Amino acid sequence: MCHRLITAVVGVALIGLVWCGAGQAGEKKNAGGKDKTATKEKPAGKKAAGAEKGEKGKGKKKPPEAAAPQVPSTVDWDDTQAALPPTSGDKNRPVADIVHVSAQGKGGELILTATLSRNVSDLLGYTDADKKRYASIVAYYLIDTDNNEATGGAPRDAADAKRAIKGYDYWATLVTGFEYKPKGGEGKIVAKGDLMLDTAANDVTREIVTYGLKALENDQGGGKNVRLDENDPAKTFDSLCAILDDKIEIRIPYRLLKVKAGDKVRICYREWARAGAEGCGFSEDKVLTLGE
Ligand SMILES: [Ca+2]
Repeated sequence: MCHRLITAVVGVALIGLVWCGAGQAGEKKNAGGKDKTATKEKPAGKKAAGAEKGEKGKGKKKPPEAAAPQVPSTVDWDDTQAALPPTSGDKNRPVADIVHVSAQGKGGELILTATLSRNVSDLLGYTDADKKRYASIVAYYLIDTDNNEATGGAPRDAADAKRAIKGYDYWATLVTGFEYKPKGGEGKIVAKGDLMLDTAANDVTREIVTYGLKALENDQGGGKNVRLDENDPAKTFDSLCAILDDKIEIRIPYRLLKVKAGDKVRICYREWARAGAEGCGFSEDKVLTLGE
C-alpha cells in the first residue's frame, strides 16, 4: 500500500506524503458517505405554507417567486460514520475520527473547523508498546471558489468516490506531525502526514498541526502548490491553525483563494480515516456565502 507508515528517520515533506497517501483511496471496505444536512434553507417554510390551500382566507401575499434560495454564511456537517481502524502499526491506536465540520468566511479568511471524536492531544501523545508515536493526514477540504463545476478539478484518487467530485479550484490538506531530534543529537527535523515516529531513538520537541494548499488544474491531478508567502517558500501554514481540545481550526486567507466577501463557494471534505471505505470518505457538498 502506498501510504505505508514511515519509521521516521528523515523529515518528510508534507506534500510528498499527502500525495503518496492519496493513493490509498483505491481500497474499498464498507458503508456509505452521507452526512446529515445542517444547512438552513430559508424559503422552504414559506413556500410550503403557500401550498396549503386548506388554510382559510388570510390575504397573505405570496413571497416573490423570483427570490432565490438564500445561501447561508455558515455551513456544517454532522459526521456520524465511524473511522476505519488503522491498517498498519498499532491497530488499536486512536485515529482521527471526524464527528463534525463547519465552514465560515470571516475576517477575510475561510475558517474550516473539524471536530474529532477525541482530543487532538490523545492522538499525538499516544505512544504504543514499541515506543512509536503517530501522526496522520486528518482530512482534506475541497473548495470550489467560483461555485462552478466546469472550472477547476479534483484530486486524482477522487475518481473512486461514489459521487462526481469535480470543479474544485483548491485543495487544503490538514495534517498532524512532529518536530523532533535524535536522542542525544541536535537539530530540528520535521515530519508531517501519515507516519510513525520511533521515540526510542528520537525526542519529540513539538507537536504540529498544519495544512498544505494546492490549486487544482482542469485535469484530475495533484495540483500546484500555493505558498503562504511567495518570497519565502519555506513559510508554513502553522500559524493559521489552532487546536482547541477536540477541534482543529484552519484559516485560509481569501487572497490565497482569490475570493472576496460575498462570493459563493462550494465545499466538501474528505475524512482521511475513511478514505478506504466505500465513498472514499467524501462528504456532500455545501455552498456558503463568504462573510466580510
Ligand atoms: Ca470551480
